[in-house]
Amino acid sequence: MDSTTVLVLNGPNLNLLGEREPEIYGSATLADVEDLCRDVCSDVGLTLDFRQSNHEGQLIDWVQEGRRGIAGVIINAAGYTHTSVALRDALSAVTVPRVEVHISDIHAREEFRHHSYLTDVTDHQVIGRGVDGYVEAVRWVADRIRR
Ligand code: CA2
Repeated sequence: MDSTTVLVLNGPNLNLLGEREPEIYGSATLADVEDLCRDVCSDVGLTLDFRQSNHEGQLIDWVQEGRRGIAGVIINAAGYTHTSVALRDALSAVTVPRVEVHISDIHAREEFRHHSYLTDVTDHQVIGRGVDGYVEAVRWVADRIRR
């Protein structure tokens, strides 16, 4: 990873995107999301590093890996959004622009999804825009580093 890298992290169960609940998440797969992100990265001159894990510790290790020297970290922490103080602590040590993404509008869903541990340790949030939210997040990082 270097100063052109955008690290996009995806949390638990997002590997199953497109397999069920299309009414909530749409029909795109995570591979489709990666392709979308790669296209926008090439548009804006950034390099994509796109990862998914079902394991909290793995996501924390990756956040730490990206904490300095890259263009930005974009994270859809999925279920860990609503539970993980540890992931929050990892993000609070990141010195590059951080974006929280959610495909669905977490505020319009069950009460337990309304609270995010990550919102106040990220610099920007893109919530409820479907998978296009990832594209928006990459563009936000690109704009941010060009200022
Ligand atoms: O809306 C989002 O992006 C979420 O981060 C998705 C998480 C959910 O726990 C958050 O509250 C909101 C769920 C990710 C798993 O998504 C699946 C999609 C289709 C099939 C299986 C899992």
